Order: sequence, then structure tokens, then C-alpha cells
Amino acid sequence: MADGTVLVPPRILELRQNILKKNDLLARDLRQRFAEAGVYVLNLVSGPGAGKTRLLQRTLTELAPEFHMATLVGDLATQNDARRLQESGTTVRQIETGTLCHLEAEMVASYVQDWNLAEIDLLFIENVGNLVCPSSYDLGEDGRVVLFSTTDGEDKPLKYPTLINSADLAIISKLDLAEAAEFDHAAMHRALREMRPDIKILELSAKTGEGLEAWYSHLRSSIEAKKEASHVSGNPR
Ligand SMILES: Nc1nc2c(ncn2[C@@H]2O[C@H](COP(=O)(O)OP(=O)(O)OP(=O)(O)O)[C@@H](O)[C@H]2O)c(=O)[nH]1
Ligand SMILES: [Mg+2]
Repeated sequence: MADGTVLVPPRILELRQNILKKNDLLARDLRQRFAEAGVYVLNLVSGPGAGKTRLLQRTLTELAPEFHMATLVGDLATQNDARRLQESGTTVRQIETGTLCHLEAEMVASYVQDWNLAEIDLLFIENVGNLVCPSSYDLGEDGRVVLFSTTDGEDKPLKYPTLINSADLAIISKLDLAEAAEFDHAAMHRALREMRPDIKILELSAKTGEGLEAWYSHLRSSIEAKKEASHVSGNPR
């Protein structure tokens, strides 16, 4: 239309609403299972190449002495990310989505089906690299982390409001490249806070290790809180 409005035919809209409703119901069941098992679940979302896998590679390796961790990683094709993450010695499964640009609760449920969730402290779900589709799909996670790299441009939070609105934590990655990319830290923080005034922001480099301690502290306290909640609700592990 001349004013830029896109009209969606009612039948397509209805179909989309049904898919989302089915996903929400499955996500609710998953969240219940995760809560009973006391496993803390994080869904990592970013555009392609922002550094999700590299951050997880380092996190899985460095926190392995402290926690039992597992990862599901989604991509349209290849087992590349799973191979990289398996070098940490932790449990990793690749979900190849084919043509889908996001993970859905049904996929998560089927890929964790034979896992003993009570043995896992922390489950990472690396979503398909995409800033649009993953934001509408609840995976039963406790927290959603959005990554923007210093080379992505400071205006990205403003361009992808749905994603920011569904995120609990924003990670600014590739801090070591900030100077070369002439990254404007204040502008990025402003853009994030304009969309979500209370969003927690961490800046880090998975290459140099700068900022990783704050990320690990966040994980430690979140895991602790989840275990506490699980005990309180009568699910001793
Ligand atoms: N210099 C630098 N490079 C990084 C950093 N983190 C990731 N990279 C590089 O950026 C590229 C993409 O990183 P990945 O970890 O594969 O990104 P991703 O978000 O998992 O990508 P997809 O799964 O394809 O969406 C790789 O070449 C990484 O080595 C960092 O902190 N500093
Ligand atoms: Mg990846």
C-alpha cells in the first residue's frame, strides 16, 4: 500500500496464530519440565555470525569444572556448530531446521526427550542466526539473550524491536574489534535502553576474554536462583 502498510490475508493470519498458539502450549509444558528438573535454560539469539557459538565454546570449556551443561544448536544446515561446541567435551546436539529460520518448542522437546534433565544445571539453546523469526517462538527458556557484535552497527536494536522486547539480557560481542569498527558504545546503550529501559547489558570478547567474568557471574547466580526455586517448589535434586 502507498502508506507502507502490508495487508496479510485473514487465512494466513489465522494459520500463523494457530502455529504460535500450539508452540506456546508446548513451551509451557517444556518450562514445567525444566522447572521440575531445576535446569536453567537460556535461548541465545542474534543475526548470523554475531558470535554465539564462539562465546558458547569458551563458556562450555571454562565452566565445565563447575556445572553440567548441555547445548542444542539450530542452523538451517550443517553440523558445524555442534562439532565446534563438542570440543568442550559437553553434550551437544545440532538441530538442522531445513527451511525454517528459527527453532520451535516442538523441536526442543524432541531433542531433549531422552536426556535426564535432572543431571543438567544449564541448557543453552543457540537459535538459528536470525534477528526476526526467533523472537516469536517461546522455547520454554528462563532467559533470552540477544547478541549484537560491535561490527553490526549501533542502530540494530532500533531496527529489531520485537526481538529486544523479548530479551532479558543484551550482549555486545567482539569487543576486541570495537575500535577498528569505530563502535559507539554510548549510542548502542542508548538504542538498547530506548527499546527496553531495564535491559541488562554486558560487553565482552570471546576472543580476548574481556568481560567474560561478568557473563559467568550472571550464569552462576541464575543457576543458583533456579535451583533454589526448584527446591522451594518441592523438587529436591
Ligand atoms: N575478533 C573476534 N571474532 C569473533 C568473536 N566472537 C566470534 N568471532 C568470530 O566471528 C565469526 C562468527 O562467529 P560465530 O561464533 O560462528 O557466530 P554465530 O553467531 O554462532 O554464527 P551463526 O551460528 O552462523 O549465526 C567467527 O569467525 C568467529 O571466530 C570475538 O569476540 N572477537
Ligand atoms: Mg553459531
